[in-house]
Amino acid sequence: ALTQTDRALVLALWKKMSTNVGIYTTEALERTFVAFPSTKTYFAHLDLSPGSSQVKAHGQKVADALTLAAHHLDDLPDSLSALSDLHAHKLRVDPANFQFFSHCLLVTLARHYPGDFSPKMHASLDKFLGLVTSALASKYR
Ligand code: ZNH
Repeated sequence: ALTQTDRALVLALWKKMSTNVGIYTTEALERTFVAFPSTKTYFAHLDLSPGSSQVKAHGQKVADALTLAAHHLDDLPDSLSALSDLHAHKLRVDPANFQFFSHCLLVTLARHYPGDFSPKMHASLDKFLGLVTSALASKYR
């Protein structure tokens, strides 16, 4: 579970990102498609070229879900329950992909916020994304 320090660090970075969460999430998606090309198979119906407005729109949706999660740290499985259903039963995304994306989001945030990205921040964000991932994967059983 997240400690008070973890929560404070995650929320502080979210506050700092302000309206840029969508921009960085989109960048993280683009990075995921390059670093882990198999992830692209889920988005064959979208234009995945750099700067694609479709990827941007999708990035904003993922960003909004992450922002919701950051503000529901005590009830993540409930808050993400519908999204978990969607990924498990409709989209059929292999949960391994959540880890690829989480990794790429960490790298993206580290590049944009080098001064904030202490080892403690790294650990707290990693825990947060790990909890989001397990909440998203919870309906797969
Ligand atoms: Zn996902 C979709 C979130 C990851 C795949 N997603 C989606 C959405 C959201 C999300 C919010 C929208 C929904 C609606 O519309 O309703 N995701 C999310 C999150 C995460 C994710 C939060 C993490 C953290 N996904 C993911 C991955 C993948 C995916 C990793 C693969 C690789 N998704 C997906 C798809 C879709 C989605 C395919 C659909 C898209 C379209 O548009 O079609």
